[in-house]
Amino acid sequence: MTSATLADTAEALVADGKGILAADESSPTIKKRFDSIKIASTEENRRDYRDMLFTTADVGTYISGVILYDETIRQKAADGTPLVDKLNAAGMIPGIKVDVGAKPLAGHPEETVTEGLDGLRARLEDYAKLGARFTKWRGVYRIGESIPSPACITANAHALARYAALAQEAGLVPIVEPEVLMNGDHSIDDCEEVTEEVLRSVYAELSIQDVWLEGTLLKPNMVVSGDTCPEQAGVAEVAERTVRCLKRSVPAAVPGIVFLSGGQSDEQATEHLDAMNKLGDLPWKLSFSYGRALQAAPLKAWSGKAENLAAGQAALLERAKANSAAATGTYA
Ligand code: 5MM
Repeated sequence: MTSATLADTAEALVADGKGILAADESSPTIKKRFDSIKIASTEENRRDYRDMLFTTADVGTYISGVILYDETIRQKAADGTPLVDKLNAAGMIPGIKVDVGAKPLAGHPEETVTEGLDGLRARLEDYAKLGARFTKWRGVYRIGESIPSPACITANAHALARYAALAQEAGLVPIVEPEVLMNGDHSIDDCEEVTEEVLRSVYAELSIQDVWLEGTLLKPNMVVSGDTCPEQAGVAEVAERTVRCLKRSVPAAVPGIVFLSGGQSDEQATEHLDAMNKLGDLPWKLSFSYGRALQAAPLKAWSGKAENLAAGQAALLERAKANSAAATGTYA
């Protein structure tokens, strides 16, 4: 595996007008999603739901790659075809979430550190054999009274960098995801300040661990007001502050930044991305790696019923097209 392969994969994931579908919900998270449509989170329902998403006609025109969960990368559809083969047939690159979740950070009761480094080298080899070409690891940071602490910021940055180095060694592009949560009544000023500090720490650690930036992607939060903050910033302010923050902290060698949606509405996530791309003069591609903002509509339209398959797929295609336009700043 050469660095050219890593760069080719990273660039393909942020090809013009394309972004990523995050479908890597762990078992507890997919259960929550299925609870909202009142269906049981069985292995069969999870398989059929993901099969519905991945076989949407033309979705590969707008979606470059899909992040999978461990169960899904090993799963076969009801017709016996591995779901990974279905993704490849539709022109979408299979990826895999490789962290094992955010766990309590010792001595810091309100904070977490993401785990999964033990045995990661062997798991990465296994995932590469199963067809993955890129990976994802998410660190989580909460804004509150005196948090995130230096302990949380440095522990998560270190883990993200160790993960990224191991992924590149295995020939898999690491998507580095430091998520500053939007939950809380903090202002957009606080979000901008914390996001910049977090990103600076992540790039300092990536440099220490000799991660080759051209073969990586960043998956950050946007700079937004806390979800219960009485004063909510508008689209133009979110776009300007997010781009300013990223320009201050993300090296130009990074080929692409693919945002998470983080609890924004579908429409907000699209409008914010579009407004950023309309600003122009950016050193990296700006696109999406949305979970909820791509899946909320198809999940509801499908609602676990085979007869709603076409409605679910139409809903996914609509969101994928809108975000594809936003990724080139041409969303109307
Ligand atoms: C799809 O959600 C992912 C899985 O989360 P859990 O490990 O907690 O089940 C999540 O990592 C996701 O990839 C990102 O946070 C982006 O998703 P959103 O919904 O924020 O766009």
